[in-house]
Amino acid sequence: MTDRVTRVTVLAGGVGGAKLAHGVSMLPDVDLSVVVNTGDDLELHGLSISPDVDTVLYTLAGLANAETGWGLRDETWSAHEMLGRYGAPTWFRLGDRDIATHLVRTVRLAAGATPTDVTRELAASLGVRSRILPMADRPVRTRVRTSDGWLDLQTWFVGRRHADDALEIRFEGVEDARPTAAVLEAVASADVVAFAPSNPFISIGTILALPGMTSALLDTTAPIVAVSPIVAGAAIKGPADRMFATLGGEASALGVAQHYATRHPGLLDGLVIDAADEAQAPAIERLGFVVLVTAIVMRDEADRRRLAGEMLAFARTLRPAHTLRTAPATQDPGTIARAGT
Ligand code: FO1
Repeated sequence: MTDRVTRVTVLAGGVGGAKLAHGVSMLPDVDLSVVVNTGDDLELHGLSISPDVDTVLYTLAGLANAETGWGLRDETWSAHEMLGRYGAPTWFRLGDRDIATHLVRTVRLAAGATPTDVTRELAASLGVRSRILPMADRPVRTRVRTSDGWLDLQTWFVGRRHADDALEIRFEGVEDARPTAAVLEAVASADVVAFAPSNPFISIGTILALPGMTSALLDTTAPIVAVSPIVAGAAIKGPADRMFATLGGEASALGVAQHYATRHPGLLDGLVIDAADEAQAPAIERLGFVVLVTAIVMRDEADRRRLAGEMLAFARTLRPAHTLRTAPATQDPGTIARAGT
């Protein structure tokens, strides 16, 4: 990377992904593309709803609800209350301003626009300069097998507060979907690729399940780094920790490294873990990853920007661009990089 703009492509799911993307968007001389999971999408009240895309959109627009991380701030719930009076479903709460997004998306899709087109239009309307890229323009629907059978993602995640053990995950329609041309371009032209601290099973994993996505990542000369979604054995948000227990692996920073090393071999060059997990760094290095140890819980916008900056600086020390990724990650793990030292 010369002193020109650094092109950063972030793979993201919901709230954690949006926060890291927001941090990157605040950095100077960075051109950001966010590849967003669409497996959580649903149809409700006849509306096409794309929760992870909207969470990234609202966060980058500075309009997100800070408490929940999803939906819009200063939201009102009149439509929601009226839906309840009619006996319509209210388990998935839609605020009045949020509904406007779903109405516009539904009308544009019905007119033949792609999710990529619609997202670009919504982002432009909200003054978002970064590229927000749905991972695919064909529908993919994540399903979770529980002791009560197969459930749609949102039914499990929101309807049942992800209380059921996830026994198996399926990405319905993924075999017929492909990364969009915009996603492939964002990966091929990236100076840095980052996996946000999103759920490795149902957010990052969904994106990586797209036919052609892994080979696109293996072909890019950009270093690929991931931020751990697990700190001190617990998910920063959501069910990722429990999913390791039921789907295989260990809910720890090392477990995240083992997950990527075994299920997505050769992709990651570096892993960013929290200071609380520093003791696991040598074992993670032995898997072939370079490790950055820093504070990775993003409590406010300053944290988001700091972590994003540290992650980019760390990525710049990895895998010179000319080394094609087809060779297994053989780089010398070297010492543990520590932010700020
Ligand atoms: N999450 C909840 O826990 N409860 C909700 O009622 C809810 C509504 C909702 C509406 C729009 C939207 O974009 C997201 C919403 N979410 C809600 C969050 C969403 O279920 C998750 O953030 C993602 O699917 C996880 O990646």
